[in-house]
Amino acid sequence: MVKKSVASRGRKSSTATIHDQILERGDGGELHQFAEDGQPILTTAQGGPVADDQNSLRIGARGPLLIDDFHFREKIFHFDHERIPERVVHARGYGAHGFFETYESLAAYTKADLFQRAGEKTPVFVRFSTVAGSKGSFDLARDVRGFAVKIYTKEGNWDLVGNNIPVFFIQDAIKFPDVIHAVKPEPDRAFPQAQSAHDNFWDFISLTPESMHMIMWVMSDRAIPRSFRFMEGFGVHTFRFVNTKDESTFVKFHWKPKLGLQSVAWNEAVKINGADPDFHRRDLWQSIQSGNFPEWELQVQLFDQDFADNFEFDVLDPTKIIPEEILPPQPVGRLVLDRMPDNFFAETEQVAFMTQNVPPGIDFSNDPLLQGRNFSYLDTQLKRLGGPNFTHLPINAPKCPFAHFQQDGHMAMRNPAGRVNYQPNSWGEGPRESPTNGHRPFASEEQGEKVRLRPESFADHYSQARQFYISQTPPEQRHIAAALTFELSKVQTPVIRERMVSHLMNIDQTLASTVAQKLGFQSMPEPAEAAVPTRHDLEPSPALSIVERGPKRFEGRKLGILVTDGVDASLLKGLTTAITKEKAVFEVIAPKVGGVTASDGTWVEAHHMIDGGPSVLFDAVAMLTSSAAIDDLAKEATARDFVADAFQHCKFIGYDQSAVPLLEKAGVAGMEDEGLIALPGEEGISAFVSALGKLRVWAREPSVKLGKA
Ligand code: HDE
Repeated sequence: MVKKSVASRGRKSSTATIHDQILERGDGGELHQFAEDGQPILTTAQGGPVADDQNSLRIGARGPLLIDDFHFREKIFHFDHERIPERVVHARGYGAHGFFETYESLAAYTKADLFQRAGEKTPVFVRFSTVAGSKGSFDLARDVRGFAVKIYTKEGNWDLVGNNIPVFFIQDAIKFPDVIHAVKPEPDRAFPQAQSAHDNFWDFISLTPESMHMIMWVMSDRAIPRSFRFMEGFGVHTFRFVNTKDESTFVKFHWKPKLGLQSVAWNEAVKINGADPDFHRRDLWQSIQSGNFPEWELQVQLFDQDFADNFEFDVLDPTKIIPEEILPPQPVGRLVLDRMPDNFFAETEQVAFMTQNVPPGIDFSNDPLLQGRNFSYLDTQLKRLGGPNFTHLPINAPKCPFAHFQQDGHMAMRNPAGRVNYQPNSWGEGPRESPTNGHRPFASEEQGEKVRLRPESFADHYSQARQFYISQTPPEQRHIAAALTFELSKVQTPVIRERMVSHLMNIDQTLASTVAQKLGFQSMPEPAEAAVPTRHDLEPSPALSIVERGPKRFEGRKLGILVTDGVDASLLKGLTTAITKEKAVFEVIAPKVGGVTASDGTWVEAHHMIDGGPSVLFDAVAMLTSSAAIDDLAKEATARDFVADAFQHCKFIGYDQSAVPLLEKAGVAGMEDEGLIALPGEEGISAFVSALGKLRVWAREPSVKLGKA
């Protein structure tokens, strides 16, 4: 019998369903598995054709169900087992495929194959995540973001499993379960979800001075990024490059977003979580699907043992950075994300990152956090993916040739034929180890007593926390104070609040007193005891500020345009053209679902109805309305919120004259500042669009008291 392919049966292969694929793989009988119209017949997982998928088997119309309904049994059985355990941390994540392109050969430093040839492209899969929340939590939690990169090199997978913050809460992996237990929902009440604003978290933190540097980052706007596309990534630990001469260079990895850094305001984050809990996912999905591929540059800080010995902090301490002004990172390649997974579960959920996956030429340092992680990630995959064969899943399998004698186990998909499954063997077959090509660890000399202790060189917990704080612009400093105030306001145990403020005293007195005042302290506590006094001589590092690292243009951002019937068609056209030219995008918001009729009678399609398109979803807004429609619009609370929120979130607001009554009703008229821009004609449009590159009018903030600190 001639087998016919599914496509040849009159259906487009691009729309092939999973059933098509299953049927295509089948070895026979396919002619029996299609209905007259060419649609595949529904089958059981065993391939048996199903006659009725609407009604389970029963005795009589109203009688009991029967256990010989094998189709029902199999269908429900499979459904019952659809979930795998979510990640114990980083449960909520979103991934995409892309490539890494090497700029120049790094052969002088590393023999890692992917860094040998300029222009070489290596496939990657990246998963971004929040840490504390469960899989179904919202995207804009105040939290660290995971930035995990799997690079499918020609010498095996390299997993650079980083975060968007370059330091960590703890110095030793043995404390990881404690910090995570503390931040997760409290075990008796099972709340709060995806939030650090509760007693257990701040209790642990206030008893753990080594976390103070990280706390400054987590209380900063870094923890509420506007998009995965606008955040940095960091390898955090010190790693090693090793070259063909077996020489080692220390390396710290940084991912720098091409479109600059950007975060949202806390008040905005809270509202985004209600308006669109999938805000970050949708953003990545939309930009990749529309061909605006996000891009990061990989930069490396390279240093030798001499630098490490002379640097003022221990390079093995993961609560410390090496400021970029002291050791400028060098660009070595770029990462581009250009394809969404076909199936979220198969790829994003099942991807298994492991810090211990490194190719020859990349090695570890003695950072105790990194070494603990190298131990942990294998266990977690076994638990989560249910067996040792998770590398058989396409997303985890290397894309280079591979050969080993590991065999059998649950769900083994790659089962070699033949007799040889060990070595050495006399059959002259099978893979052999290769001392020249294989991964050889850097032969560092190690000696000492077996001890449990924290090195003295890890003891300064406040100096870099202070350095981070003093490197921030005034609005960013205000946000840190506001975040600390908010978080500690949710702590019900006074002694925990006091303990935290006593740590802040070691970081910055003004910060400590601002927070203490808002928390209603009558007097300031003593500064926390410190093993090492805070250094006040560390220079500010502008590289630590998001505002300093912001974009120059509006490129990659989104303008929300609120329109009504009668909108000036040429003004709208002028604005949308200018925005598109800026490589930014726009969405139209209308009072009703569907759209509006413009002044020239043309129909303007709307992306959102005003209730579903609040201004928090946009980087800036414009109101293009008409005198005839504005009074009705101004009566709508959502329209007034649209304007008032945009204003209090310090966004740029463009408007035509007809929108003034709405500005008035929103309490914004008469508050003119550089961010409220009238849009008459082309001049107004171009002034507006070029101002948008600044993203926010931070000078407005003290007057709107965003965050109340
Ligand atoms: Fe992780 N971490 N981690 N972590 N981590 C996991 O592995 C762990 C740490 C990071 O998108 C788990 O597959 C320990 C630092 C990311 O799939 C688990 C310690 C950094 C992801 C685990 C750390 C990270 C994880 C949970 C203390 C930044 C998500 C599920 C020593 C450099 C990867 C999993 C993804 C995930 C353990 C600390 C980043 C349990 C023991 C520091 C981005 O293995």
